[in-house]
Amino acid sequence: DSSSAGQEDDRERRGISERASLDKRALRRSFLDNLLYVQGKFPRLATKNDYYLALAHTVRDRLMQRWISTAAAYTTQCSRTVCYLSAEFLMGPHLGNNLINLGIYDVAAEVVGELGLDLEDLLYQEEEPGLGNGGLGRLAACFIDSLATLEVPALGYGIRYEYGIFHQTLSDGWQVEKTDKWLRFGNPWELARPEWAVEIKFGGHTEQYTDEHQRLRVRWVAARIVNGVPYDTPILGYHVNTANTLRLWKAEAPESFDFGQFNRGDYAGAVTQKIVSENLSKVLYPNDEQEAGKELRLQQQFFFVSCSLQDMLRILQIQRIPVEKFHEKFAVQLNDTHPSIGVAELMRLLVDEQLLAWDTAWDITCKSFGYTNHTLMPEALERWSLPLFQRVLPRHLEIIYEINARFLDQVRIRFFGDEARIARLSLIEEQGPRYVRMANLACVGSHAINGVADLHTELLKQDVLKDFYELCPEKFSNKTNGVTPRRWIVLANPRLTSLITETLGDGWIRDLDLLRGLESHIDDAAFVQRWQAVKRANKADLATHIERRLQISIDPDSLFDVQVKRIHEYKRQHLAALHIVALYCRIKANPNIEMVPRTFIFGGKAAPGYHMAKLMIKLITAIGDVVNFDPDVRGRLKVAFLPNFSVTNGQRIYPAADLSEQISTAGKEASGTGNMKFQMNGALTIGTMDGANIEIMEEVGKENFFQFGLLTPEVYAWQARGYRPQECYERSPALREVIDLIGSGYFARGDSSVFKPLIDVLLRYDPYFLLADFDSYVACQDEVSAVYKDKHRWARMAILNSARSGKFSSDRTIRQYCSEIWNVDKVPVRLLSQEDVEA
Ligand code: GL2
Repeated sequence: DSSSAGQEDDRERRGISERASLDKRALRRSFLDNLLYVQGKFPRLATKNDYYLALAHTVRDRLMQRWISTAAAYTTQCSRTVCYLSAEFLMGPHLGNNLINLGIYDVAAEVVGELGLDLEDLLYQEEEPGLGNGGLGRLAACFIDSLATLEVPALGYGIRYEYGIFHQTLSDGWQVEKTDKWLRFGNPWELARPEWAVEIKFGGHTEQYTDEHQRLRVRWVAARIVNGVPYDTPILGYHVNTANTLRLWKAEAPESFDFGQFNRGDYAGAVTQKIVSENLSKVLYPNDEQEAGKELRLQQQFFFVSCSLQDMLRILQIQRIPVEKFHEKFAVQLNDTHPSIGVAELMRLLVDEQLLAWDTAWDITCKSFGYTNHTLMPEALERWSLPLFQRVLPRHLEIIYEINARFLDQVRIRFFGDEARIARLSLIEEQGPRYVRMANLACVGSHAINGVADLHTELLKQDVLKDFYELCPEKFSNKTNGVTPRRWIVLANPRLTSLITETLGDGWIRDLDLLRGLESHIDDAAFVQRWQAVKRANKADLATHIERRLQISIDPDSLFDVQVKRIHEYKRQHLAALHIVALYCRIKANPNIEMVPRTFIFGGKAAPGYHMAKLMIKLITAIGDVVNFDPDVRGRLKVAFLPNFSVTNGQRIYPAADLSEQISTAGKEASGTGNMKFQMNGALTIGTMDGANIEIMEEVGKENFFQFGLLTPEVYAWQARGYRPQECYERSPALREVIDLIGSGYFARGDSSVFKPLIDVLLRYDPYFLLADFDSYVACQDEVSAVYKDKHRWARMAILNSARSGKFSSDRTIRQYCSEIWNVDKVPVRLLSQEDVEA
């Protein structure tokens, strides 16, 4: 009956609080012990970083049992495993996320609070591992979070870059890059596993020989060998025992000295070899969607892919699984073409080293790999010049020729006489200088090919990968991206998390579709008011942060209009800049004009060699330097460029946004994932019909989304017709005024040369259709301002945006990959006791 159920509840609750206090005492003990025994400090001498490390070790200790239990479960059950191969993992700081996933965030806050410390302060001590450029690397991080939370056996494989993405500072409004020394103070989250190091070959030549069965075989005689040493980081799921592994490879020289050289007296020459080897995992290439064709980059790709495939073969051996069953044990996903050399390397390992027949090996290879394409931008399609490729990977070139010959034989039969098609499908580009085409290799060697949003997948099929689609339509599918709500809501936005959990319970954290439950509270005035209070408090926090960083005052009641992402012409940060100038012109023409006060917040890095992107940053900061201090503006416009956008900074920014800028030219942004982080945190989107924006609008409804701009087919039509941006300029007086003001040097102390390259490109070519979309964008922004004046209406729209963001949880994405591409099931992990472990 109900009264005994009540008592039960009560006992249960008391039980929990007793356990919590026990946990709390144990946590405090272990925290202070780690300060003493790991950091070697007593409290009076300890720095904030000592306290951070002590807490990190305390959490790590609690992860270990789960990690060991997970490894034991997978090993004994020989579970089918996802291997996610990615040149980038943009993880963000681990401590806060691990506290949340372990369910001890609040207890930890109390423990450190009682010692006079602030948990958030300690969390900010962690140098984030910035081992990625942007969306693609962050997606890999969200995916391994979801895999662990869904209890799916998975390994993330990548490179342990010693220097991650550069640290961005601004000097006179221009980007300046500083090296990212993230390992400087040590990394408590990784364990080196030198016992599992592997050897990686480079260069040299190949030789034919006959084996003992008189079969003709090939051996690769390398010029150089580098050791790959794995560093493992546990990836804990949310409130589960599963702790999967992120395995990142560090390059080391096989011998620290070349003793031959050393003995001859060439000390420097002996050490050189070591330096050359270790250069391999030294630095992340900071180009986002820009292929540079650098030899070291190809070496990095081959290095981590060969390490990882050899590691998989080692795992097969431990579990006594025959190599012929490689594809039954592993589903290997290629995160873009960066790891696509894996197709040729697995063939080499199976044919040359495991001595399998070519056809058997090819069957295993195709069944193992899946390929995700992440971009339509032609400049991102990886190609390697043939001489370079031959120099670094001579055996792989032979293998690629063989794959190509067999592949094109089939194509010739299917498409009799269609030589143009054969040339397009070939793994080798033959017109002009010859190249190896990595996307073609990935397509041929994979059983599944996917895009990352509906529109993107359609465009792949119609355009970039059209020939492959016509050849094998059954390989293609869409997997719309998602992001993890654990980091992007629970960790980043504790106020919103409390409000939602008090309203709906906490089930939404594992099942984001439950956020739909918020819709029924939309007419509850008290709820709406609390919602507004949460956003207001988050905005006040960010305002304080900006004021401290940039010494400009920010009004938390102004509309926070935010664009954070890599700086790229196709993402059109300069379109947002034109809009700011348009508003500024209105004020200058009529200083008393009524205007909704806005704070424009920008963040993002430009590739160091991408001059136009760097000029876009300068344009934004230069506009800010005028607008922020012009007395006529009276604080109605503020422009803040927050330097060094990163996961850490994103966590402060998304929760404080009112308006999410997703304004790429239609047909250019494969998906976008920042758009989803904003939506979850209750920002409204102003966006083009590009990437996943389209699906966001489908979910929230047209009436809760600010859409503008050309559609993809319109962009194509304008292109075909011959687009003349000059005509847009002449037709629109507002646009003309803006362009002329920037062109005059008004934002550059009268120096008209500074922004000339940018203005010239817009007026002559405008490859991303800014001028074509300008009027539509400004009109849409006026609509945004009008709606914002009605605070209640805005809040309702924001609530509906969050409530309808369930689709964009990476849990949904990963479930689809698991069932439609990888064919893997979850393997729940039983926590082993101390005795189990020792037995
Ligand atoms: C990207 C796309 O540009 C972006 O739209 C997408 O969301 C992510 C993840 O799929 O991938 N492709 C790419 O090369 N980078 C991306 O961010 N760097």
